Amino acid sequence: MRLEEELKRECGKEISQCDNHELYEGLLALVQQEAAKRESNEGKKKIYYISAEFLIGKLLSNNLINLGWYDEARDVLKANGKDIAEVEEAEPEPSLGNGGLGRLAACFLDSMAGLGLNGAGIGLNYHLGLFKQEFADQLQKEVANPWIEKKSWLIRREVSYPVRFGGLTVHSRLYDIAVTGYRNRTNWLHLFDVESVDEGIVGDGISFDKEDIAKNLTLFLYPDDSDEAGRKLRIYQQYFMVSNGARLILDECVKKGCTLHDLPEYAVIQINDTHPSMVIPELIRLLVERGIDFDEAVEIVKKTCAYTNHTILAEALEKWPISYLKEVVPQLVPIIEILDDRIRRKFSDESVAIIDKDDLVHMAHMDIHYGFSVNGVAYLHTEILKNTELKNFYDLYPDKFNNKTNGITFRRWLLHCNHPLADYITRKIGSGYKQDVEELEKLGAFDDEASLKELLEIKHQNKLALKHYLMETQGIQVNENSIFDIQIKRLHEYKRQQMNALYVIHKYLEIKKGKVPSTPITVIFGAKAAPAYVIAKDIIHLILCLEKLINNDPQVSPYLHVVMVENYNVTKAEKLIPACDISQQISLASKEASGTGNMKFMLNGAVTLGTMDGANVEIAELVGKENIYIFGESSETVIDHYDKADYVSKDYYEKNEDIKEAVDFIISQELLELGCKENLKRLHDELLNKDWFMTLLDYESYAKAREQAYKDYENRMEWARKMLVNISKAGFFSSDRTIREYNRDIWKLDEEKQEPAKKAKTE
Ligand code: 26Q
Repeated sequence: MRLEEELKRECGKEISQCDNHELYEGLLALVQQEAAKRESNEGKKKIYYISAEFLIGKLLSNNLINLGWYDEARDVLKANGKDIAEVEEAEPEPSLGNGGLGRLAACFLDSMAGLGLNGAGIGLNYHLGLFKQEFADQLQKEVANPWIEKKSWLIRREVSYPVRFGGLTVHSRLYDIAVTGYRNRTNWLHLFDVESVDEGIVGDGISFDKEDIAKNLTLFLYPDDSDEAGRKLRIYQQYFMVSNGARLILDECVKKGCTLHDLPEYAVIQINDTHPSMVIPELIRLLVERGIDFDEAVEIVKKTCAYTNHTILAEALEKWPISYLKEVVPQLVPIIEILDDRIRRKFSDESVAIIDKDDLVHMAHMDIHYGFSVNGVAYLHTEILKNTELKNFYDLYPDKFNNKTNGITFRRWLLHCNHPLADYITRKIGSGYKQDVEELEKLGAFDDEASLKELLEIKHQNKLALKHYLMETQGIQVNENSIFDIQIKRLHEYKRQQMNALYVIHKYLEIKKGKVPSTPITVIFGAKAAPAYVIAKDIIHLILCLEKLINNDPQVSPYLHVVMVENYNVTKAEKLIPACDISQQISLASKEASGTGNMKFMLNGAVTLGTMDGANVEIAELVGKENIYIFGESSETVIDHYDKADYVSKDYYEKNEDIKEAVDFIISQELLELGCKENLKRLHDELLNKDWFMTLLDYESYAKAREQAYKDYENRMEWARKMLVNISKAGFFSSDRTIREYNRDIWKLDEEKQEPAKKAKTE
């Protein structure tokens, strides 16, 4: 076999003599060589996806799949007594993102390459990525998380720019990671680094000198969507990213014959949330520097930039004090002031200004005025942007607004993470679905008893695999015959892990009173809390205390088990999702822009328990109400409560005995013995007196829907039918579909498919 010979050559010895890490490095080198060969001739126009986060996860297996090498690699390793799964374990996970937004960017890169679009990602090469989470005394501890080894996916390039800030100039260095397209071209993820970065300045945990910009700029991924500290460092990072990105774009375009007057024919820039928004004034600045008249530069940028909004949480919308910008990026301030001035002359409405009366610069406002497209990430989200959150902008520019419902790459989230299910689908409907996901619908016909039993058996196997993984990694024992009920995502009050925890308390108390569930239940959580997000950490504390209490109670643990997975990340998601029965998507309606975990679970045959929020709305529409558990108030009702400020959590606490009992259990003797009084008391107070994300409002209908799901699980054939419908309807959530829509409506590039691909359907 060719691969066998090459791998031997690359490793310098017999495969059987190599350890897993050597084999990983050998395969890495072969993949890199092949990927470089598949770089296509550049087309004229190129899409640059700029994002502060690319949560790419481990790359080896996905690259092998995309190159069409996976089966051969697996067989070669096996023939030499090696297990590809163990070789995969040797790869460190690059955690270059916080959560959904970063993972979406990674799925988009995969789809762009797979569809043969001339595109690239532009971001930052964080040396330590998102912190590693460790548990001690039922609390989250943050630990530095290095991922760059001597041999890595990063390829050092001879591209470097000086980047000027208020007080200093730093020099950048470009590193590239190959993005292999499924049976198609290679694109590049461009990650900029500072030459002077110094990992030596990291102290205890993840502490470091926040002022030493030359040494710290690309050290860490900014971990917070909530905390105030380090905001200036974030501006340094953002400007560094966009200034390098903009120069790379201009240099590439000029090389291809662009005169800069015709830049929009060569480049389109997708701004992933407001983190890269400074690319607008920076591009204007660079164009002027290169001889373009200011007014024309503004017009060019307007035709080049498009903005994606990922959140309607007011606190996550970036507004920077102009004083910070004056200090960090003084060269942009006069430009932003002119941009603001032009808007103020045109529109008297203060709410659409860029610089507000408190001298805060609203990054999203700049994007909307000076970009040509604004999109939300799920149907409901875009409707809320148009009708509520950004209504005043929608009134000005109705044609700029469009929806692009998120998607996920099926290569990672099915072919890679769930081999048994992928093989099953191939056996039933052939492998055409790997290129054309709409073929998954054909699976719907296989609802005979034998096929459904096979599906249940696959789920069982995946649960066993997870059981072994949890035992090996965390020493946790779970029962593979229990219901796996899973909520994995960043910890945030609006995602309402606390509501899930309240139900766990309720179940515990019921079992203590003698009411035991027919099938045992394993409730699995995985979540990192931003280091400065106090209540989020209190919720983790509660869950860890419950885990200890419940799992050590011999009266309860045969029926109910709680597992908090440590250091939840992409790798862990790949193990958890295939094993899931019930997918918890329980955000307060209107708050979760889309969610993408919900799609991954659906594709892997879990049934959703969720609110009518984000893409859950579209999942519900696709699978029908018999195949999903929907509960809770609608987004309209929730928005109305906020408008009227009439939600009082205590009313719900006092009206409902179950709620009262569960909430008060947070400060019960049993829990206080295991946990910290300060944390538990604070959480109790929060739920009772504030509960900003209305946990208690939806608790009753949540508990009811969850009970119904458990009851329905008892009829395993009917449950398998729900699983089948979910899988067969998941094709819509392929990021290939999403990317075709971006391209059709926003980017307008030619697909360069080596194999025939389907074009986006016209609406
Ligand atoms: C902002 C200012 C200062 C510091 C940090 C930030 C910050 C960092 C990260 C703000 C937001 C984020 C991440 C947001 C995010 O992940 N949003 C998610 O995007 C997904 C992809 O569209 C959606 O599916 C999720 O619903 C949305 O929450």
